[in-house]
Amino acid sequence: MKLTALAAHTPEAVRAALAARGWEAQPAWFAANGVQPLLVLLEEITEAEREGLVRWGAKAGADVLTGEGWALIGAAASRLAPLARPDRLPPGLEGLAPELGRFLASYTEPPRCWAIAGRTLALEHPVLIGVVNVTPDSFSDGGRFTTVDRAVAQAERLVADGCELLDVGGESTRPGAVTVGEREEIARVAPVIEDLARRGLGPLSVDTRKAAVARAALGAGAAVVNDVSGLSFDPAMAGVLGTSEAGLIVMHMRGTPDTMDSLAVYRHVAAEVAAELGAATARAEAAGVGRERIVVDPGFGFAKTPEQNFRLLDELATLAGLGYPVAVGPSRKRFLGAATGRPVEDRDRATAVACALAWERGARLFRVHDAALAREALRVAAATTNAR
Ligand code: PMM
Repeated sequence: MKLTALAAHTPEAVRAALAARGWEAQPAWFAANGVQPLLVLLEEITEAEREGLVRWGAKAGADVLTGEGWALIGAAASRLAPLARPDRLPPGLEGLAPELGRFLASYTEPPRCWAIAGRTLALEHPVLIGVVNVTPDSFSDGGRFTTVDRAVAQAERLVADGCELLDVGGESTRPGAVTVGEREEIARVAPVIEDLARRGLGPLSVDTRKAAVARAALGAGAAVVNDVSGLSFDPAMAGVLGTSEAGLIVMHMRGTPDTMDSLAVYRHVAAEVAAELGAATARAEAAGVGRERIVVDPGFGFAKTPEQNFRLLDELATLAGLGYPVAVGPSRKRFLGAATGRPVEDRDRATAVACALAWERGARLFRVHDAALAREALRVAAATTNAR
């Protein structure tokens, strides 16, 4: 007998082990997904459901850890599958099926592309989103690209370095930043978006929390609205998105840039961020934004301490469980400085590492200031997990 401890942290590793021993590609892939260990946390369950789950777990060979009102279930995906089938469920557990079904469907078929204003961005490889800030006070490149010409030069470099979307922002959202009036914000971003669109530099995204700015930017040629408030700042934002075909990045934050630091209080940061993002995406869908147009973002640095940012990065796969593509924006942020001791202008290497770790945990889009370094790190990460 010869024993090998298999590295099974991705289905790919299992698929490769089966393929090496003669399995056909398709059955190997299904089996590899089936044996993959999954953990789901069910909260707000009744006492009867909790007891039902413990009995089911004992029979099905699943680990069930519980407390009052919650159960954490650990099992291979194939063992969890019956819990999503109302006809196969033990009596009393029927109420769990819809949510489990939704999660398992997105686990087996994660979104492969993102629909933005009549075109799609493929997500099989890392997608770089380049930051074009036209704010005089953004924390990392503040003041350097305030004119249209400078924004164009920056955009050209980002595209040359591999960016597939350019995110134009006219309002700094750094901690403590003051709000910019919507007319001033439109005056900053609309001419830049128009100019970049005319030059064929794009597709373009507008980084704004305001409905009027989003409307003006979409009119000027933007294909995506990146709302760092997750549709919570301006009640009219969901309506603007609902009546357009634009893509939407729903980012997580709490409060506003001047209050967010005091709201960084979580018991379980990944679960709470996922729940709050889930509520925001439900609002977007209710307003008419199709799910194929939505991307979620944990909002690194927004209402999170450095420790919470790192916990969230480690548990990023929790957000992928919502079933939307995941974008991340760790670029040059304070938490990377906390780990490396580097000042803001020297955090691009740390950013590249954070992007690679996020890819491994399911992120597909990466909002960065320096695309060249991030692209290199992500090429190594993607070659590792996609290798066939
Ligand atoms: N971070 C900033 C601004 N916009 N948008 C998304 N989707 N995700 C982010 O993490 C994010 C963002 C703050 O950084 P900046 O001032 O350097 O642009």
